[in-house]
Amino acid sequence: MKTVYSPLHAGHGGQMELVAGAIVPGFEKPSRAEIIRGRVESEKLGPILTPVSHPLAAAARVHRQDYLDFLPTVWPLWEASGKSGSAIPFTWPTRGLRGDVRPKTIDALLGYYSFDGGASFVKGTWEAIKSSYDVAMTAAGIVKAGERAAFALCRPPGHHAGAAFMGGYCYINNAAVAAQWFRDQGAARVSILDVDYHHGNGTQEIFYRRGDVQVLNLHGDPMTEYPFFLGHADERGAGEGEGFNQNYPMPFGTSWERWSEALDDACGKLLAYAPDVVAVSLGVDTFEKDPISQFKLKSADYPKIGKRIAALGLPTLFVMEGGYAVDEIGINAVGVLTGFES
Ligand code: 6XA
Ligand code: ZN
Repeated sequence: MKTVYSPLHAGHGGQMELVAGAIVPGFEKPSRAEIIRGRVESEKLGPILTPVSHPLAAAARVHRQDYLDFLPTVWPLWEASGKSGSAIPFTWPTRGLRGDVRPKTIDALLGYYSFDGGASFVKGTWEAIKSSYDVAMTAAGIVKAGERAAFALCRPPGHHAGAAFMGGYCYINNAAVAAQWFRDQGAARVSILDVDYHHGNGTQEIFYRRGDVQVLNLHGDPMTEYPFFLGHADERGAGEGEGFNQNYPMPFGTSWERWSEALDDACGKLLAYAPDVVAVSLGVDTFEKDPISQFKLKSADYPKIGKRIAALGLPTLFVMEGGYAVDEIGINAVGVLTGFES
């Protein structure tokens, strides 16, 4: 399996986030992607390719143009306003406030285009976001060209990003962009299977009223887990999308036995939908030692995930999302891919 990777991700480093009442270095850090790349090499998964630069037209198919135009301006506006450190929003247009009026200053715009303070900017953040998009698009092209599967080693991740908002370490929704691109290239139906520990609220928002992209999501129950405000089992899609969104919220402590039942059910629904191609939002923060998550999957479980996905018999694009136990992130992420290939 080919991997697509860009070193430009590393410019998005040293950013800060709010955890348990303190501003601390982000868990979503450059070493994550470097360790996965190292494991791709040592496991001889296949060649590692540099992405081809793509215009943002494919991103504009799922994101609002004003949001995409905003992202490259964040750091310049932040610096021009005399600030240093990480650009982090602190005010959001929630219930009772105006979300329909685009404000003018950088602090206000950061809040306008986000749902939390978890997607901060440093100097190299935009270049990293763009490279992550290029990685996803290049890997999607490899699958479209006829390869059974490809691995988009995206960083930053994407599944929390919606049409016009960032959050949860995510800016451009790489899996959603790729799914839409497959549709635009002629795929009749596309499925997105999100196995990250956190609900992919951005992906769900983007396709919620669509019957041509099925979204299946396995995650920590939002009653008690981030992102808290989406991801319940009764969210089944709306309008033409009715029945094409499926959530599998699970409690803290969930281990392979229960988690794999949800995966089997999701795979059954996926096969019934009969898509032309599958995009997997591949998070490995379901791991028992993940520092911010509460599931109990073991390293030996990840190849089984890959095997189960391979049994679908469909062209498959793996898109990297979360996973913060850096010591094992390479073993677990590449474990899924080698399991797929076995
Ligand atoms: C809240 C936790 C963000 C989780 C990001 C993630 N600061 N999403 O891994 O999949
Ligand atoms: Zn996650």
